[in-house]
Amino acid sequence: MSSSFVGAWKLVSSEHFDAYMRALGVGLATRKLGNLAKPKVIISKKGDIITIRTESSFKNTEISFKLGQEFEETTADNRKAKSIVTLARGSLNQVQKWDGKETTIKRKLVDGKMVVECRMKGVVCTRIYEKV
Ligand code: A9M
Repeated sequence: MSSSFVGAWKLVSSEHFDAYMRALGVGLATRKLGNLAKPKVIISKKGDIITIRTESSFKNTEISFKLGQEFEETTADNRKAKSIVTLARGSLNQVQKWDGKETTIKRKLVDGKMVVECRMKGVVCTRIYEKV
């Protein structure tokens, strides 16, 4: 993984996140919180273990994984998913599978910003983070 991912990031813009959450099956009350949250994302790496911690006033989540190795995760909206993260052309690509469904979350670096693209059933949500 490019070490440039490592560090603390804050959300600066978000497009179609409500539609993305709806496609995931997230209910109205939780979507409201999701839309209000301005999460901080802290990415760290120890050996070959990558940790992505997402902090907000509503909820904190954390995943730790090795590239290419499946792991279990409980998402912010409480899905119990099996996830795998791979690296392709500098992009960290996560696939989450649960209940026969799947979504992808791609994180890449563009001009020093982290661009997070979430896809579910044709909905594309783009969230941009800047280094804190
Ligand atoms: C992202 O910016 C996008 C990750 C997509 C996660 C979708 C999970 C549904 C959110 C439900 C909201 C629950 C209310 C608590 C608010 C917590 C905010 C968390 C939002 C990410 C880059 C960060 O790694 N990922």
